[in-house]
Amino acid sequence: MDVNRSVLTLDEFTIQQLRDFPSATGELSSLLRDIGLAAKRINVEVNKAGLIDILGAFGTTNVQGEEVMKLDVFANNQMMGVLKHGISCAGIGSEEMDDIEIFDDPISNNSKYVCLFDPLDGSSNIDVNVSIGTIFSIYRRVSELGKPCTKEDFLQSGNKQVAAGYVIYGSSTMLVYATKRGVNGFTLDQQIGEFCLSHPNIQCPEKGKIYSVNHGNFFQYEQGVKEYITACQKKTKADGGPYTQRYIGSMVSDVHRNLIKGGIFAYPGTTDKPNGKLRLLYECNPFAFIVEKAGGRATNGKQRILDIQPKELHQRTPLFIGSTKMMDELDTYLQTSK
Ligand code: AHM
Ligand code: MG
Repeated sequence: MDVNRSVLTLDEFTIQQLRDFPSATGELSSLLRDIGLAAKRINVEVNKAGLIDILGAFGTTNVQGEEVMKLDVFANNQMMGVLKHGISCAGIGSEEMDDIEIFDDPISNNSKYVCLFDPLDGSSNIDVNVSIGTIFSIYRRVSELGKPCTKEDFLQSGNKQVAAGYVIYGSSTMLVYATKRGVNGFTLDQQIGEFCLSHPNIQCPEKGKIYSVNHGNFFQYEQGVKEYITACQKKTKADGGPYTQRYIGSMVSDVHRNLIKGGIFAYPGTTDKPNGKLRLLYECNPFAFIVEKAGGRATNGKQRILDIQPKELHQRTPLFIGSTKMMDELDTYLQTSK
């Protein structure tokens, strides 16, 4: 059988990139490999989700006598497990856990990085077979190497991220990650169980025709947001339209699509929830990093997401993210209606 050597696997790609940095220790590529492994395991379970009626519903006992775990708990355990047993991560923070988990063993205490993640974002969509995802964010520790990591390592602003990425469990499974060198996407070849480079050097188009927002909250949005959405609805060919509204309710899928095709995604604050729904550390910062590295922008309506100094692990923030020209237009509405 011919082997297509023009296709790079995730490991080959990260190792090749490393060669350009003779001082690099390989810890970051090992961490990305660990996340890739967890993603493959989560992928297997996500694909089985439709079979729960046959295999046993969550919380019940399966034929082996084991309790069937909720998928988001399973995903959290997989991410935690690979990072704990790997050699690159000193501790984790997860949307699923109240507090950080400090690994505190001799290898982890000497690891350079900490990782924050949302193990299964959009998990309310599992029952209806809609794409969901894992989101992750990697920081270099600020605490002293050789000792356990501290909360300070996790409460760094997003502009300190070393890498961030997501896995989308969709019609195909993809892992996309960004470093300061750019954004690259890998599609899982299910037959060989490898993520293969399929979307090199992803660039977010400067403008698009897609806007993604929960219209059900429209009357709870601030005036400028309402005016921008109304302007999107009124776009004609003459001013770059018509626009189309696409909102899956699964951030990974919504932002992934807009990243590739061009568009804007918003989860604004509402009168009920002034800070919106999305979490700064697990959802907004990683996507802001990825989209900026691909040439786009991300704000909370007032300031760049990546410049927000986090105060607590689970803090929420309004989010506007996407193609630069669309973000610029949004800004004109947010500023004039203040
Ligand atoms: P989750 O972390 O509980 O899964 O919630 C986050 C998800 C995002 O993926 C999505 O953008 C948003 O919730 C949708 O919320 P809504 O249904 O309020 O529009
Ligand atoms: Mg989430």
